[in-house]
Amino acid sequence: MSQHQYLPTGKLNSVGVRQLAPYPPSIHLRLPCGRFNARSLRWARAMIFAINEINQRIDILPRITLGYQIFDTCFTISKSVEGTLSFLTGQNETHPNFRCSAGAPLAAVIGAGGSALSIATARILGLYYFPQVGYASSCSVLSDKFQFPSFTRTIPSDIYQSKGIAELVTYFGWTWVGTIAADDDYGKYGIKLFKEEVEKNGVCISFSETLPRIYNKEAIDKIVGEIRKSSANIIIIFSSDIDLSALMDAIAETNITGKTYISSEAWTTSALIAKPSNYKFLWGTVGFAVRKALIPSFENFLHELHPENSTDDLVYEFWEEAFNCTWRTNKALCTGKENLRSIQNTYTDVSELRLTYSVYKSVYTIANALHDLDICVNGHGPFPNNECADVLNFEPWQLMYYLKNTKFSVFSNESLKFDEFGDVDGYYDILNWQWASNESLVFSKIGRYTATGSGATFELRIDNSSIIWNTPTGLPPRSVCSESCIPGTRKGIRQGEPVCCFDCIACADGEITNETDARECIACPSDFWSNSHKNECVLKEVEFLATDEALGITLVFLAVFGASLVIAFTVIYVMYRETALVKANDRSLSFVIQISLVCTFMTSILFVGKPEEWSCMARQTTLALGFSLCLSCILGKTIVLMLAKRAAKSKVADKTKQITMKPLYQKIVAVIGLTIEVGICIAYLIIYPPWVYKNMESQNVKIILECNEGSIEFLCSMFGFDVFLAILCFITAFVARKLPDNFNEAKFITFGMLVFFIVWISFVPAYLSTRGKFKVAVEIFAILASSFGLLGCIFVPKGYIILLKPERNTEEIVGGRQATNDK
Ligand code: TCR
Repeated sequence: MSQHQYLPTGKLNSVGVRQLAPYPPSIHLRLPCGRFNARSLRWARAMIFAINEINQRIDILPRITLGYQIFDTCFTISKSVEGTLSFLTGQNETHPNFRCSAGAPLAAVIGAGGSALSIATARILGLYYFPQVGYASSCSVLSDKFQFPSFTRTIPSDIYQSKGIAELVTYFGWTWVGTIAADDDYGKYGIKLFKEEVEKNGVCISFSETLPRIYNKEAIDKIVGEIRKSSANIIIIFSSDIDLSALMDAIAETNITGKTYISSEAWTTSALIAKPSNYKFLWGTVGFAVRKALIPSFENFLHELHPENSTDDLVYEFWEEAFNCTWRTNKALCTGKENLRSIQNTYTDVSELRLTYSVYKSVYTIANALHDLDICVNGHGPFPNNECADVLNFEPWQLMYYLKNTKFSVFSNESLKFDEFGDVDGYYDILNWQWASNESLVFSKIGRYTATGSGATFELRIDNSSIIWNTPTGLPPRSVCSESCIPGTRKGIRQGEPVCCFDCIACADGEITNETDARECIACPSDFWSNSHKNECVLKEVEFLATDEALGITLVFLAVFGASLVIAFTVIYVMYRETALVKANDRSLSFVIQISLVCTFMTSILFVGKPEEWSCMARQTTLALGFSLCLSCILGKTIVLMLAKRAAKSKVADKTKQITMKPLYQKIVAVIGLTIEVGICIAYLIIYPPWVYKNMESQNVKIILECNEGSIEFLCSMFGFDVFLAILCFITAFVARKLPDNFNEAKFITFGMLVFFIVWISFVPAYLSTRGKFKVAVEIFAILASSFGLLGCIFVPKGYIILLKPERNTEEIVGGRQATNDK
């Protein structure tokens, strides 16, 4: 049973002595109301206690005695409306015509209990602008002064509580929660506001259930099944204890464990829920509770309740309930000698006076408003013409004016005033249900939540160490749909599921995330690449053919070896410079060829090592120049050989007709060849030179430091000219290959040219199919191979004869019929 309380003022007699209200204090109870609710009786007693206290005080309303009338709403809207109407009429009739029939001015209404009831009554009372002070109706809609103009309350609006619970959920990082709401304004609006708040913070609701208003086993079982099925470990319940108890009983019968419940203010300290059979799954619950207070001598007042000094049936009913006896039958008869002090029950328990305190404050609010109205000095009043209201005969709106503006402090530590919506500031204790001993739980304060301005400014304070969690580890429970994604992975949505349920997808190569739960991977800057964990961008490795690695060293060694070999031949040539073989077919051209070969061997070294601006510019051009020098000299030689061949063929003995070529012309051929190539090179270097290029496209992990060749056209024409020379050499040498001399130079040159072609033709596909530093290595190989080829074909056979077969190195044998033009 719950109480619905009303407070009319008493009457002042002519000599200013207090006199009791015209109607005897009574508690109305017409229809049987279901189960007796001891908690509500305590609230009713708190109201009586506060009224008595005020009546005795001389500082508040000294000449006025307050009276009261209490109606039982039985937690039903119909009963509360009925009570309101009979109160307004002043009789037990339900015709609202109170101004005519009331004996004493009615001051205000305290209540009703639940929001649904207050909303119903506030609609009627609002019509008359009749002051109403709620002590438990916390639903946010009651702040709407358009709908409920005369409603104020001493319990904070649920706007604060919902926001507070949302903050709590966010604070502990729970992103996957279930909600259960009572099927009334309190539950529905509370959960609605909670969801709105929490969704802003990216929390998802696993399930959302509504408690049946009337007991319904299927509906309860469905909710239990939902709790069991869900992976959410945090369940927020917005309900009054009365509506919730059926569900808790059902859960107690199952073995659902591992869930932590977050309780709304209405059941946080309720003995109906916190009973031993529920302890095993409810310990660890965290809940909000309104401000608590110690009300001095209230306990004694509670104990004074006795059937003997009360005419009310309710007290008899309470007595039967409390002492488990009966007044009617002979069995276990109540004697009236039972002592309330000897028992511990919800009614006598004064350890958690929270709503009780709210009731107490409501009475004081009205008393203070009346007091302010009473002490108004005529001529300085707030009403038109600075008039005051008469405490014995005032209009509801006049008291409403004072009620809205009242400001006082209770127990000197809490000051109470209403904001423009008739609400007080949000203040909540956060309680944790902890085991005290094997059979009892205590509500231990672990923090608080304060808020003002609809939650615009708020503060959540939690002492983590004082919480005892209902988890095996004792650590705060986790409640997430998917575990968070570690750095290196990102959230991947699952089609058709809430955003909190996701898969973690590893970032692609070259992309990273460095925070948990990233939505997207970020690409590394161009010089960087992702590490193996994909959580950091690391500088890309720079790749080039270095001088200190095996391949580089080998190539350099080969180049140097080749060059020294050439120099060795030069030395031999110098030493044997007067022999026929050396002198044959222009000695100086041979030296130039040797120099050019040294040059090509050495350019390959330019390809090794970190590419620099200068080495990029130098490498291809020196190579092209080296080859062109070499090839144009060879051409000089082969042209002579070819002409000699022609001469031999024509069999013309006549010396004058013999087509010969002066050594000067040979050199001119060489010079022309070289000059053209130099021209191309200079144009190349001036117009569109190569540069150092960081190649990031061909390989992701590495930057390949390479030379960009600049103008491909120039490059091609540069080497194209070399190829042209080589082809000329080959053709001329080929024509002269059968020249019947002892040492068939033309044949060897033909071979040399073939080797040269083979090397460079095979170079092209090899070059195109390799990457990075090996590309350069392939080119060096080709250079070395072709140089060795030329060296091997042109100089080795000659060296062989010079050193090992000196008998063949004579004028006759070497010369044959060939023109030897050396001086
Ligand atoms: N506001 C609830 C009713 C309620 C209640 C309670 C009922 C509150 N606290 C404690 C029983 C016990 C808070 C409402 O409906 O607004």
